Amino acid sequence: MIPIILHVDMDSFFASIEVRKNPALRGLPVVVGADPKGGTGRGVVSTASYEARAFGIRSGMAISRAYALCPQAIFLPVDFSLYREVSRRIMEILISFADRLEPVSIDEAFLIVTRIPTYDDAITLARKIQKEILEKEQLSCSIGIGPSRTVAKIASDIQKPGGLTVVPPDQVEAFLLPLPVHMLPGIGKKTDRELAILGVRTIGELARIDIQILRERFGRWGLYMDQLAHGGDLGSHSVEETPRSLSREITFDEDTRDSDLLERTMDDLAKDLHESVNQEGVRFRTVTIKVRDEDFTTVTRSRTLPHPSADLDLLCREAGCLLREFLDGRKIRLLGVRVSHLTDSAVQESIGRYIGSPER
Ligand code: TTP
Ligand code: MG
Repeated sequence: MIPIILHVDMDSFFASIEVRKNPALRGLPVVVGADPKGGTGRGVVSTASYEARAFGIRSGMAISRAYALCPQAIFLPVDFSLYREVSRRIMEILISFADRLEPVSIDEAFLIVTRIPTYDDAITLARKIQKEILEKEQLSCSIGIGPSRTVAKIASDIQKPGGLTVVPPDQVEAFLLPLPVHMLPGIGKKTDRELAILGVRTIGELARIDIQILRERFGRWGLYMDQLAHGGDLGSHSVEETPRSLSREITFDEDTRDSDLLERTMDDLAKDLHESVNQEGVRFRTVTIKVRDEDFTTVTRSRTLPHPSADLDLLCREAGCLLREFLDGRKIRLLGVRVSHLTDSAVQESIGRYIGSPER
């Protein structure tokens, strides 16, 4: 029996948790991220409530730009430990509904269900999930249902917030082909631009282009895109669920050459990044630090390990060594740390952590 896949993604996750904490914020534009300091603050937007998005505010945008777009918005700092705790409780709710749970990030997961025979049953299940998350956590989510992870994930995104979008197997083509290519998981701005040069803007155009052209231009990634465009999945260990890298960075309020502060900050970033490494259930082989100085010169330094690792001490040590090699008294504006060459060998561990029992 072909499994039916549900993709659950929380709506404006961090912002919704903040609104739940302080209900007076309901209906207001809320931005979670750095302090905008009246428009002179640095750092980026983590997420924004849908009311704030109406002003054009988006994740990843400079906080100063968000302030310029909507100075009256409520700007709040990021409270990761709270969001992680809520995430854990939501994953526990989800697993009670699934044959198998595949957490993807802090606010999304795939549910693989083989017990239910029809898409109508899946719709009933999705409504139950939305109701239970709303009742137990007072938070809303959007759900996509389809025959593959790719389709389910795109479907969950298409009618946010509070959406439920169902794409049965016989409607996959009609659903996917008109959509812009950037809706496919993994296609970011760079690939989007390169595809546009080839005249490919929609998933339909991607599905029709000669696969040799994709292979020449993008290598293995081209072959993968071709499969995605045809609604395909590469299975639970596919590239789409293994991020290519994970990173954290921070912009200092004031440029600094204080080496203690720089080293402490790098250690904090590495610890925070390690939480994501655990959450994603991945191991890394390469650790890269990023340093931007007061002149905006950005330098990265990497070290590749002989074996994949998920070790916190190792990550902190490598990041610290790379930083110390770099420090030469110049003033620093931004520090970052990234892990890449990720493998998903720990996926099962991560599921185990969420559900407390082996995969069924
Ligand atoms: P998303 O699910 O991408 O965004 P969202 O839940 O805020 O909004 P949507 O309703 O569109 O799903 O990401 C989940 C959380 O991850 C988000 O609340 C904040 C965090 N995040 C960042 O910190 N930086 C980012 O650039 C993105 C995209 C998300
Ligand atoms: Mg979300």
